[in-house]
Order: sequence, then C-alpha cells, then structure tokens
Amino acid sequence: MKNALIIVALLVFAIGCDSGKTAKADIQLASMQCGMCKSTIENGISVVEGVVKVEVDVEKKVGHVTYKAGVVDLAAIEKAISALGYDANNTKADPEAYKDLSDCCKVPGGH
Ligand SMILES: [Cu+2]
Repeated sequence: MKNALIIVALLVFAIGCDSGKTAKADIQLASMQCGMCKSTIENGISVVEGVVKVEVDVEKKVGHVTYKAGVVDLAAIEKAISALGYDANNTKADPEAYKDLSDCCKVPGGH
C-alpha cells in the first residue's frame, strides 16, 4: 500500500514537471569577442519570451540557454542572437546589426 502511494506521488510529480518543460542548449557564439558581447547577448536573449536563463561563457564562446520548449525553440533563439549581430551555431549574424556593434565586438580582420 505504501508503495502504491509513492508511485502515485511520483506520477503527480512527473506530470507536474512536464507542463513547464524546459530544455537546455549550448549555442556556439563563434563571432563574440569580449565581456561587452556577453552582456549584449545575455541582455538581448533574456527578454525573449520563453527564455528562462542565459549564461555566456566568454572564454569558450558558448551560450548556455535554458528555455521553455513549448514557448520558444532553439531556431528562434539563434535568430534573436543573429539580430543582435552575432553568429549563433550555423545561423550567421545579421549584417546590419553586426555593422552597429562596437569595434571591440567585431571579429578582428573582418567578419
Ligand atoms: Cu564585445
């Protein structure tokens, strides 16, 4: 009887978690250069609907993103990063947005 209760409790827990299902992704940010890029990307992505958490690693040029899979998908997040002027995985930076970046945030030798 006690086991049955535990199973029911686990089921309720699992269903409860499923409704707010989050996904995690690491996004390659090959064109980012400095701490300013980090804050630009973190601030720009954290306001995207469905994004729960974003952390950019300057050294590794990777963004760790946690998002609600039912609200936003990885492609939309990549697009938002592109609109900020940065490459995101295989999505190239929006050329207009890239032009507006500070010089220190541009790829040395051109993009
Ligand atoms: Cu920068």
